[in-house]
Amino acid sequence: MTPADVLHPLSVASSLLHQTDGPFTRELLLEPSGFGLGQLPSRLQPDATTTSVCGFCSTGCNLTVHLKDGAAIGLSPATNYPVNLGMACPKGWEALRVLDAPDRATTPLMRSGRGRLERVSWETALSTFVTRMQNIQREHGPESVAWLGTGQIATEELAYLGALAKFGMGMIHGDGNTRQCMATAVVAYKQSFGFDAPPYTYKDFEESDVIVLVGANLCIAHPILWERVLHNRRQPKIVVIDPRRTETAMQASHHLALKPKSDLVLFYGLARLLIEKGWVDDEFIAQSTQGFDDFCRHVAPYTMDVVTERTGLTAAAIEEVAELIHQAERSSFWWTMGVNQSYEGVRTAQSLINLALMTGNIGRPGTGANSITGQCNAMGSRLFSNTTGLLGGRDFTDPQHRSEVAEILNIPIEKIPDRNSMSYHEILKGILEGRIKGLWVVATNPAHSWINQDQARDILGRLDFLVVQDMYHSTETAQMADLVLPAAGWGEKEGTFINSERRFGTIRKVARAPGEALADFSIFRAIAQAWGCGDMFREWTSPEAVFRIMQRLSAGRPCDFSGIDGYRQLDRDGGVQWPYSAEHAPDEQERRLFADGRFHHPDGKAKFLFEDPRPMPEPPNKDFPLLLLTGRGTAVQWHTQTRTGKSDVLRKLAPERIYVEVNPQDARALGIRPQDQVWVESRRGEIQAQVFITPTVAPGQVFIPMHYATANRLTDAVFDPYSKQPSYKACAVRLRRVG
Ligand SMILES: Nc1nc2c(c(=O)[nH]1)N[C@H]1C(S)=C(S)[C@@H](COP(=O)(O)OP(=O)(O)OC[C@H]3O[C@@H](n4cnc5c(=O)[nH]c(N)nc54)[C@H](O)[C@@H]3O)O[C@H]1N2
Ligand SMILES: Nc1nc2c(c(=O)[nH]1)N[C@H]1C(S)=C(S)[C@@H](COP(=O)(O)OP(=O)(O)OC[C@H]3O[C@@H](n4cnc5c(=O)[nH]c(N)nc54)[C@H](O)[C@@H]3O)O[C@H]1N2
Ligand code: SF4
Ligand SMILES: [Mo]
Repeated sequence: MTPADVLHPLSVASSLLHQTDGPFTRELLLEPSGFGLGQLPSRLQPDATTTSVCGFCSTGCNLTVHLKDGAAIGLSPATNYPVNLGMACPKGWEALRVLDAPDRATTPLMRSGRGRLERVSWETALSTFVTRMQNIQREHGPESVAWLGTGQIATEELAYLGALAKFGMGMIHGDGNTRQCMATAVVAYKQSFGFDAPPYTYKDFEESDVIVLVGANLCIAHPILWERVLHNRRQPKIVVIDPRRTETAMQASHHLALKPKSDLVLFYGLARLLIEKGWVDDEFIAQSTQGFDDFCRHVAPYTMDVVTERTGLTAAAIEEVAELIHQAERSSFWWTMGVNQSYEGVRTAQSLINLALMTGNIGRPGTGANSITGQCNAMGSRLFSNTTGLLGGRDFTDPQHRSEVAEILNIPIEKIPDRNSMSYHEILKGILEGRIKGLWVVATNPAHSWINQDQARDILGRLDFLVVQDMYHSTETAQMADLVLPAAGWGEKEGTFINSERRFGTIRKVARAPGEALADFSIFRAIAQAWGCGDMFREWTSPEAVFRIMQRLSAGRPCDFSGIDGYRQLDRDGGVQWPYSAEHAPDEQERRLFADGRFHHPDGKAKFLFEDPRPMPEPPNKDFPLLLLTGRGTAVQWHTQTRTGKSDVLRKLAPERIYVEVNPQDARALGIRPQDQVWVESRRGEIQAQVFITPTVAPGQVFIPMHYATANRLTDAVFDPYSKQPSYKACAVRLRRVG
């Protein structure tokens, strides 16, 4: 490297990409840990096996990857990993297949004068990225560019992106798809416990007497967690609370098919019943909680009459659940998107937390108020994406937190924003109002997955500069981009994920990324150089180096994992759950939080939090008489199907085209027969779908899976006021036959 290169950041970046021989060897990006592309890591035996945590859902199954000449030729579920115990779902089994697809982004692409995405070199891509983003910032201020990230890249990559964007590039606003998914649980835990701390370990599924699953369809969305439920030898009662008779509800001992969005009333009613009967844990309440008396007053009006009327459930069904919880030594309360994706999600999640607290069902085996996470690394993004919270579960608004981070990273404190980022929909609003002009989208597909899609696409279309960094150039969002940065995917890079039970596990590079695609980590490094802030990241040389930086950032925090001996220990010990501090390195492989009854608020107590239910923003009426629920359709389809759609096996196992599930009673009334094509219309848009008549949806409701491109043309952009999470699961629609 010449002195001139050092002075010119762009040429430093391109020299990173062009080091030694050949036009594009990327040797420097390879580095010993093999996080870049080109060669496979030399430390792997050419014909042997290695392991990698699955890159789809948050269960975090471990897969044994079989290698020939150092490259993956197949995989099987790891048998000795505490999470999956030799099991994997079809997505895991097919994880390698989806890497090999004709629409992989293999070079950077830039929108040409003719409006087409055309291939360009990495040098052009990087210089365009930097010039255009910096020009926008110069003209409109640092806040005029923002990013949308993900819970689907390695923790080290998330930390790099967040630190680079905010500390290096001067952005204030960044959010990610975790907002669509986990924001509610984050806020609920933070307010109730003082830290975003899902308390459980998967073993709790096996050790419960009563398992309450709320808005969680494990059989489809977390099949291996359902397998863990089946390992329970205590003959548990399984109570599924879901308006639909889901695959999971069919397997359960009890199904409460409540009216959509009546959960809060139900759980306040249940709390009232438990209090009335004296079925509460007075000692735990006194020692470990605050606010119980106010809570008692709050739930008093939720009498059985009110609750049965609002939920549509019978008194007997509700009383039976209270009885089950009372009689059980160990009850656990689990929730997923049926709770989080709501205009009152935070309070609903807290109504479950309250039930666990008041019955002393926390901190013991088989108990807990347990939010099940969605994406493979949503938990990593919650701690390290530097979006909603400052690195390590800190607050941007706390001067003490900012100075800790400045010191650990050895950066000037002024580089750390002292205010919170806008949330996802506020960023979109910022674009609409012309305050945000440049957007960098990494590993998420908002043009498909965001709520009220026509509006979302219209807004994304207004940007001066849209950059999409993805494995595939064909995603709905990449197709709108001005610049596409080709990314390596799971299996083509290294790092760690954190699963739902707080377990760190490693992912491995076992395949070459196609063409010139690079690991996100390497792209962030190249952008840091090109931007001119590479020096700030001189220690961030490899994923494992960043893991060590994150360990320092975690020290003394509730999520402390400073005691882990690098990736080596993660591989040796079957992953490691946080906390795992240098001072108290525990021995057990499966651990839960709060065994000592102390929470993270300064007084050590958990809070009872509650509020009156809100009206549903868009209830069905005469014109739009049906309520639309959306969610996961099958165990083989992943979100917007950019990945799972590339496997022949997975594709054969799922319906090819969008369908709508309709109750037989409604179908009869509308004169609709099985397989008919219908128009489904909401106030925002109209889509065509094939009818699937089934009693699993209640009369007056319909269900459409989120995996097809048009589903979100119908949904209504309303949000929880605290978590700003979209309410994907309640809007009014009507149906009519095509033709
Ligand atoms: N196969 C597959 N697995 C996945 C995913 C995938 O795309 N495909 N995605 C992953 C991700 S990111 C996530 S977040 C999880 C999501 O996992 P889940 O949350 O289990 O999946 P969903 O189908 O979105 O929603 C769960 C249930 O909420 C119910 N529901 C709707 N409204 C209400 C309500 O008002 N009250 C109650 N109690 N329930 C309601 C729906 O009927 C649905 O059955 O799955 C993860 N796993
Ligand atoms: N109607 C409705 N809408 C929903 C939901 C619902 O229940 N109903 N659920 C919501 C939820 S919970 C979620 S989590 C969101 C998910 O929404 P998205 O995040 O938009 O969905 P994905 O299809 O997972 O998009 C991930 C993108 O990242 C790319 N990718 C994968 N791995 C990598 C990588 O390593 N690097 C890079 N750079 N790119 C990569 C994939 O190709 C894909 O384009 O959808 C939300 N939308
Ligand atoms: S359950 Fe989730 S983590 Fe396990 S193999 Fe399936 S997708 Fe992967
Ligand atoms: Mo999610």
